[in-house]
Amino acid sequence: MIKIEYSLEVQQAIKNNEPVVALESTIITHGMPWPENLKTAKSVETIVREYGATPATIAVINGIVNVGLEDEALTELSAKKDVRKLSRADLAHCLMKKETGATTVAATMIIADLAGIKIFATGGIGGVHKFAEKTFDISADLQELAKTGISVVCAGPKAILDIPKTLEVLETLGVPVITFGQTNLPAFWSSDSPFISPLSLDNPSLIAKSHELRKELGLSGGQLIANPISKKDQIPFETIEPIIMEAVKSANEQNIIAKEVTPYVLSQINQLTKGKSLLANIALIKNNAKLASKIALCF
Ligand code: PSU
Ligand code: MN
Repeated sequence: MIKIEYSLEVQQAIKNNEPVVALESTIITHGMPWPENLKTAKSVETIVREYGATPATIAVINGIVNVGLEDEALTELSAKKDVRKLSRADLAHCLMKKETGATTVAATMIIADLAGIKIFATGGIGGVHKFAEKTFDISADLQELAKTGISVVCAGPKAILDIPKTLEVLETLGVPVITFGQTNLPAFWSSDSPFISPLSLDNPSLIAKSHELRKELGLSGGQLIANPISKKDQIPFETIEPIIMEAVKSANEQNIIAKEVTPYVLSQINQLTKGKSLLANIALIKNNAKLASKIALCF
C-alpha cells in the first residue's frame, strides 16, 4: 500500500468513523490567483467544519500523498510556482520523482478512494472542450467518474466546455448526473442553463442513498452532483457565454493545448470580467462545500 500522510484532524475523523469531505488542490494552484486561492481554500475548510464534517485537502508534497493539509503546508502550496497538475496519468510519476503536485478532480478521486472517503467538493470538473471534434480535448475527469466510486459535488460543467457533449460522454460512461434542487443543469458561474439535467434530487440524504445503492448494485464509478450557484452570486448564462467564446478563441490563437487550456481560459475570463468570475467561482466552491458536508453526514 502507498504511504499516506494524514493531517491530525483527518486521522482522528477516520479513526472515529466521522464524516470527511475531500477537497482538491489544482483549484488552489492552477484555478485561482494568489492570495485569493489561499483565502478561499481556508474558508472552504472552515465551512466543512461548521457543517459538522472534516475537510481533507488532497495534494502530493515532495512525493508523499497528503490527505488533509496542515495550515503551513496549505500556505506553502498556495504560494508555490511550478507545481505539477496531477491527473491519473501523472500521479505515480510525481511520487517517483518526489515532486510536489496539485491533484485535479481525477487524481483527488483516486486518493480519496484509497483513504476511504466517499464525498468530494470542488468548483468545476473537466469535460469535453469546445471544438473537441478537432482537438480531442476531453478531460480525464470524465473517465475517472466512470471508474472510481466517489460522489463529486461541483457547480455544473463549466461553460468553457461543450456542455451537451460532456453530458453525452457521461451518459455513455454510465455516470449519473444529479442536479440538486432544480431540473435544469447549472453551468458553473450561472445557476441556470438551457440544458435539462439527466437526474435531479432535492435532499442530501437521497444523494447519499443513491451512492450506497450503486455500490450494492456492484456498479463501479461515482456520481456527479451539480449544485447551482445562488442567484445573488451568479453571472447569467447569456452574459458569460460571449466572454467564454472570446477566451476560448484566444486560447486557440495562442496555441494553448493540453493541461494549460483550463487554467488559461479561466484566467482570461477573470480578466475579461474584471474579477467578477473569480468572485462567483469563490461563492460556488463554498456553496459546494456546504452541500458535500450535508451529504457526508448522511452516510
Ligand atoms: N474548474 C475550475 N477550476 C479548476 C479546475 C476546474 O473552475 O481549477 C481544475 C480541476 O482540478 C479539474 C481540472 O479537475 O481543472 C480539469 O483540467 P483538464 O480540463 O485539463 O482535465
Ligand atoms: Mn484537457
